Amino acid sequence: MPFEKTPGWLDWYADPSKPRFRVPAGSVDAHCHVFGPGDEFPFAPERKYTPCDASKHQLFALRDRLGFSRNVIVQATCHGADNRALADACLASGGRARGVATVRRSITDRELADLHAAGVRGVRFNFVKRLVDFTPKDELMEIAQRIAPLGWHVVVYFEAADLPELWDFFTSLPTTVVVDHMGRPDVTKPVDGPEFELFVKLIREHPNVWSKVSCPERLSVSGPPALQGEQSAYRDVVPFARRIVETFPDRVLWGTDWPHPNLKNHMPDDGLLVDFIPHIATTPDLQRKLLVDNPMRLYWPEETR
Ligand code: 0GY
Repeated sequence: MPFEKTPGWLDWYADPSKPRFRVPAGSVDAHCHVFGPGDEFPFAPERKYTPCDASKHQLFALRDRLGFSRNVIVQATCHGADNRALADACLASGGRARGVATVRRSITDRELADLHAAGVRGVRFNFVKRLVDFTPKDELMEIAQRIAPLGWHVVVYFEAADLPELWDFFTSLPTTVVVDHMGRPDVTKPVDGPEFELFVKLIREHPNVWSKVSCPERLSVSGPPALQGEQSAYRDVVPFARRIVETFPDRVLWGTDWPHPNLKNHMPDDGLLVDFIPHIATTPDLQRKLLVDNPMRLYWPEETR
């Protein structure tokens, strides 16, 4: 039986435009996913949504079309803690993809070593309630302590309103901590208001905390370019992302988020998402750090020594 997509599910953009912004040589798309294909890598029984298929071949074709060299593939919640599709994609990439897995405390040392050999360099802890069931923090801390000696890091996904409650946990993690999508700020609030200031404080006071400045299409209220013209696409997200890039240029990452799970209103043209980059990283130096130096240091450190 093929998987039935969640009603209203938007498929990824089949024919993305060629970006006008040329990314620097060696750029890394540091946040993207693979979904299945479901008949080869079945979706997890505990999933909260059933996506369309989005295979490794389709991801690698997008990488090439957009001018990127490498991918960091993040385990999507629809695959639960079954990392086979992720590991398969990393192994098939010829060293051009690394991964961020989801694991439970029951994982064995041997399974962790196998994930490492496939290219996994981090685990993701997800606190977005619509996506996952609750996992106790002591289990997450135990996992963090087990992956730290492998040189892996922790990626955290949460919504801005939950940061105060999660602060103590995040700041006690023993690894580098990478925050997905700037901690999902409410971009209708001021960029220098208390909510975003708390997020900036987290990065300022904790040198092990990094941020992805990804997902304008997910965070924006003003929306896509269709009505306003390309120059002002997702314009309400620009001050937030630009502030993080300019304040912490050595601890930021960027990714497409392809194939864009759970978008309700529009599916972005990935080429236009790339054209958004120079609005948030406005100089060649910032662009090189964001797209090449930082992801290489975190995911391919052996090539940067
Ligand atoms: C993202 C965002 C989302 C979903 C997931 O793993 C996932 O299911 O990450 C979301 O729905 O906000 O980063 O892809």
